[in-house]
This record gives sequence, C-alpha cells and structure tokens, in this order.
Amino acid sequence: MRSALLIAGLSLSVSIGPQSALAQTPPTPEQREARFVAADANKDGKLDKAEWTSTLPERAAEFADMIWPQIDEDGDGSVTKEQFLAFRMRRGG
Ligand SMILES: [Ca+2]
Repeated sequence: MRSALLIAGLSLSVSIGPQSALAQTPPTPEQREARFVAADANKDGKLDKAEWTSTLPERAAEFADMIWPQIDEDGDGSVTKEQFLAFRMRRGG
C-alpha cells in the first residue's frame, strides 16, 4: 500500500513538472543549486523537510510526505546539496 502510494506520488510529481510555467525547460545545475541555496533558510548547508517542501510547486507540496523519503535517503532528517541535486537528475529533470 505504502509503496503504491510512493509510486503514485512520484508519477504525479513528474507529470506536474512540465505543466509548471517554470519548468518549460529543465533547470540547469546552476539553477537547481540556486534553488537549494534559496531554500536553505538557516544556511546550514542542508535542507530540512520544511525547507525542502518550500522548493516544491504548490500542487506538488501535498506529495511532500511521499517524496521526502526518496530524497532523504539516509533518513537523517535533512538533505544535502548532493542529495538534492542527485534526486532531481535521477528523476529526469
Ligand atoms: Ca537548512
């Protein structure tokens, strides 16, 4: 059940992307890095779940609980820049 939800959430997040005005072209690595830096509200070099959720399009935010464990692979409650960039590239931009 839970894995089915995860798959549904990821499929939706991918389908949401191209509909976003900001996602007509895939963001460059520099743009993704800028998003990470902008979202890192306390400037500790990592995104906690709340910070990361702020990077999502509004329509994707409701899937944050499903997507977050895919990004926070080591489960330490925060995402490094490397994890953030790796996830987006794995997703196919
Ligand atoms: Ca932070």
